[in-house]
Amino acid sequence: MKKIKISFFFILTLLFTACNNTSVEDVTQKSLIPIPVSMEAGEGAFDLTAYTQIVTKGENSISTYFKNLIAPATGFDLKNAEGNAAESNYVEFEILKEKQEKLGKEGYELIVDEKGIKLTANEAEGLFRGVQTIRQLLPADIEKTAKQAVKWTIPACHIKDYPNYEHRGAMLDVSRHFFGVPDVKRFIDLIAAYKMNVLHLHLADDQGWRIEIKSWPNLTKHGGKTAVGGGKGGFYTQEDYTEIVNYAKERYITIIPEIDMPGHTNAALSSYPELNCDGKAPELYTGIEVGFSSLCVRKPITYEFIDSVIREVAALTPGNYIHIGGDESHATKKEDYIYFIEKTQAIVNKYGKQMIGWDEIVTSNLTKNSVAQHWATEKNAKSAVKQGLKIIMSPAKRAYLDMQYDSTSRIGLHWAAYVEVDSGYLWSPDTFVDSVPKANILGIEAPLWTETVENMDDIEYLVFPRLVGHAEIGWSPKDLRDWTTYKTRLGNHKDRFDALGINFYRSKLVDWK
Ligand code: TNX
Repeated sequence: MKKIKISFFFILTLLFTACNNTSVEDVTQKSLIPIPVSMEAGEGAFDLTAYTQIVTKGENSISTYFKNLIAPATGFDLKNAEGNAAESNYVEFEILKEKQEKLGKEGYELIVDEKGIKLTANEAEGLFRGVQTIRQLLPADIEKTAKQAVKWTIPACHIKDYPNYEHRGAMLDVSRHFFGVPDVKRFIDLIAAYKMNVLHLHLADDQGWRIEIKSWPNLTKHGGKTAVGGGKGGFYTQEDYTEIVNYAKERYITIIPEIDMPGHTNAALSSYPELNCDGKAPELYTGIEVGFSSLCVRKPITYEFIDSVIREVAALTPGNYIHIGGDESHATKKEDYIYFIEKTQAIVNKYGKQMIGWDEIVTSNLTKNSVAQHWATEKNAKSAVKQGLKIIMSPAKRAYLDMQYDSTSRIGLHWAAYVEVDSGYLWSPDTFVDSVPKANILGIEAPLWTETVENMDDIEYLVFPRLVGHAEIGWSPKDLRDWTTYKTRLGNHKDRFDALGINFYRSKLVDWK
């Protein structure tokens, strides 16, 4: 009897090891999000070890970023290869001398075999996006902050990848509730991991002014004091804002600052009586109503104010765009609104920037370089196309991160819809509004309004996992996007979310592995 038992276990062990050897996960099972344009499995796998050498070709600092990224979990301090060349056990980052047109600014090619990893791109930005793919090819433990006893194996593969849309972003409303620099940095890191390239900051609204303007200091001194519900508010000094801009830049993310005007301006109106038509400053506001405030459109001082604000914000912002809001100006007369938007557009252009505004701005006469952000009114999106403008797609019914998942969600609003994870994923920017073709679409943005959002845990609960789907909509070609395969891949990201400490919503539609 004993003999039989031993041989039985022996066979079991043999079987187990055999299975284990043949089941080195191939790249197509790796649950990459966003799904790459093309990927093929190769033979075998590569093991990243303490002796892996770094090779850098062409001017770029991505190797340093990569070394720092993997250091905490692996405990490795990777060295550069002697003479910048290695026969085996290498990770190579190369900027192509001969550009590959298909890859554009952000695309990359990744080849992994038993000898090493080769990542190539036209620009450092492409290498950065490629590193996000390498991250997902490594075991999820790579995201942990303490050293893990794990074999860092990557399946052999050949990936060629580039984005479908040039603008792939998220918006954070720091006005309704204020979030400090560390929170914004974490937000940036999380969106960068899914290859987003824009962070739009909603910096001023009725409930709080959040960016220091040196020539109008009361905006933050007084107008920054409050938040929804009467909380303490806060603001970014110009140094804080620059720190955010630079942190984002290192992750190839462009900051788009928004100063919402002429409505959504109670914080400014309360800070400077002269901006009001009656010369009287209203009280600060901590409720969540919209559409009651307006700058005094026909007063010259209003444009002195806007000129100063745009001048200072533009000087601090390296990106091309300044967002001027323009939504829900129900307290502004229609003809005043049109007059206001056209004057403000000229100021934005004067400081060398392109204007973005919510879709209502198309009721004015816009220059071709202005961009409309579609959130609600299809007629406005169509009229933007007629004016030859580019559009950012943020339809509230699908892309608003502040919408509740369902009626039981602990925070969020539902005026546009309940947006479960499938609904947030199952749409396409180029077919969502008919007669708004792809040629007019700059990309996609997922806004998080923060009336009900008070801390980082709240942010993560509403943002994850929906933003991951928006990232795939923005990056991956339409014919590769599919809910059934997506939800399986998403379920497999649970370990990564956990390793990153993300407080994500456990949607019942997803099988969280
Ligand atoms: C509408 S979307 C707004 C915001 C609110 C949001 C809440 C848009 C351009 N305006 O002021 O925060 O709804 O979901």
